[in-house]
Amino acid sequence: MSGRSIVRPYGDTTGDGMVQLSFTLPVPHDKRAEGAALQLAEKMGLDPAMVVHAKAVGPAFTYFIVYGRVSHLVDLSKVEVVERDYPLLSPKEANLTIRRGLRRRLVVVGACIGTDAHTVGIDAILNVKGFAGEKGLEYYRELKVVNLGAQVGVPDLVASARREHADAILVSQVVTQNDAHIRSTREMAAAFREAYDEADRPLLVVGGPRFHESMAADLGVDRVFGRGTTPGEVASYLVHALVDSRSTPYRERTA
Ligand code: B12
Repeated sequence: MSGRSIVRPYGDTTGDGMVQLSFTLPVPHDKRAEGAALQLAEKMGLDPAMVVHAKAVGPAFTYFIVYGRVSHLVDLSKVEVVERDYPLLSPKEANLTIRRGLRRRLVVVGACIGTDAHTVGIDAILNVKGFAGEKGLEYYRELKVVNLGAQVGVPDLVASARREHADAILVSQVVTQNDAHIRSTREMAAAFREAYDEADRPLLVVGGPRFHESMAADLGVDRVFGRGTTPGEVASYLVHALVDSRSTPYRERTA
């Protein structure tokens, strides 16, 4: 497989082009609804297409899973990704770099802003128990973590950042209905730019499952983290972005 630049989806046999997708249509579940699902799948380029699952969602909606063949090719040489541009540090390495570089604890203020009450994601990053086998930022001795919790208004977040002398703001946005995550993040970024001189502004970091790392400039933040982010990645980024670059990196000192 390695070295191959053009690939196709794999279902039953290599390269057969089979894919599966799910969607909901605003029609009651009956034969006509299944025909409508097939029509949509065919218009999307699935040929042949099969409805493999259909279930009523209340009286007026139907949820479908459709399985079918696409003829499209994927050119791996044209895939663009945002590569991690900082080294991954262990908690010990991060603590040591902060202590040597800042000579004080690095202050992180986290919150789930707007109407969003989904705190599991930000807690996964901040709480000591962590995520995916990694300890959260509270575990790091040289990080002071202030977790404001859910549904925090932007003015309150700015006030807390000032009170705590925050080095970094970590915001979570999970609900994406009507682009709430985009609007809230832009509002937050604008409020911090309004409240601070650019040189004093805390680092602005946003995360959530429907963000893509490439969205940072568009959202007005310094960094975006998507689904599956681990606390170690975030701690390593904070050290990279905030600790004085004149301090000797841990790896050089211990080499
Ligand atoms: C648990 C849950 C809830 C719980 C939340 C409890 C809590 N304290 O958080 C409760 C029951 C309260 C809830 C309520 C609602 N929910 Co809900 N909920 C979920 C569910 C099932 C799981 C979310 C979760 O915990 N994921 C696990 C965490 C670990 O993953 P994560 O959030 O992606 O976080 C990771 C990364 O994204 C990243 N990350 C996240 N934030 C940050 C921040 C920073 C700074 C960084 C660096 C990284 C980072 O790191 C994390 C670890 O890798 C999802 C569906 C799903 N399977 O995802 C729906 C879902 C998010 N909910 C949804 C909805 C609609 C609602 C309600 C509106 C339902 C209703 N009608 O009342 C309400 C809204 C409440 C509100 N005001 O926000 C929808 C959102 C749809 C959309 N497009 O916006 C989803 C997708 C379900 C669905 N398919 O419809 N929900």
